[in-house]
Amino acid sequence: MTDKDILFKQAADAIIESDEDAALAILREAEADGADLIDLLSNGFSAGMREVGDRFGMGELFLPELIFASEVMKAVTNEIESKMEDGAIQKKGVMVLGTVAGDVHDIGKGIVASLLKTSGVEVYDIGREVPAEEFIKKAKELNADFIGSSALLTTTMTEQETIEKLVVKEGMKDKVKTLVGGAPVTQRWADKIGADAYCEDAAVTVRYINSLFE
Ligand code: B12
Repeated sequence: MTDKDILFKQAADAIIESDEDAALAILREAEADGADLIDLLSNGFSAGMREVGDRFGMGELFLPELIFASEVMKAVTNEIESKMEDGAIQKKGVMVLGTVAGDVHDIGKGIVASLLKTSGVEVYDIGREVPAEEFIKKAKELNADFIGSSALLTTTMTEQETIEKLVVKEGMKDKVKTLVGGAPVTQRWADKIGADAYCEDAAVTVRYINSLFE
């Protein structure tokens, strides 16, 4: 195991154990050692969150444990975002980003927002449980280049289709690119509803946006 593997494992374990003190201590140490914090977030802490999700799915963990782990994950994400500088990177447009109506899952969206901000996208995070109309309203108001929607429930994914229909109805399809994400979302779903891109994680999202500027 390399030092990096050990660090990632410690980060994942801190989430699995919902140990906020340990998580923040790992973060501080990693920062002092000059580690890539986004890498640590995407491949260390997030791996822990995925593991928690799998155990919850198998009935090994219960909702309160899931909530505790989510709170530690959010604390870590906020802490990392506060450390990121909005350096002299190329500006890559404006994105309206939110979690769709009926859905409270916002950890993944938060990570996407953090990573995009550090790569030059101006992100307006409009929160969670956001109705489709609100995405459109905000995108118009900001003259946005991208609309990103997150859905974690099979029952709320349909809201992404509503966003897509509204984008077409409002004549915004040529102006704005739509990105969809979230655990149950697939490329097939994106194709079916006519979204411009499906991104399986935050790193892929950044790669997609970068590719538009090459
Ligand atoms: C944490 C969690 C919760 C937390 C949410 C806390 C929060 N503030 O987010 C709490 C405890 C509140 C919760 C509640 C519920 N949950 Co829940 N939850 C999860 C869990 C374990 C992890 C989700 C997560 O944060 N993953 C980690 C992040 C980093 O990954 P991610 O979200 O997938 O995001 C990445 C990518 O998808 C992508 N991405 C995400 N969004 C976007 C957006 C764009 C634009 C792009 C480009 C990319 C992108 O990039 C992200 C970063 O890399 C999942 C399990 C799972 N496998 O997903 C269940 C899960 C989603 N929950 C589930 C359920 C059933 C529920 C509840 C209904 C439980 C209940 N009985 O009350 C409620 C729903 C409440 C509601 N109305 O929304 C089910 C959904 C089943 C389904 N297919 O519909 C899952 C799959 C668990 C399971 N196996 O049963 N949950």
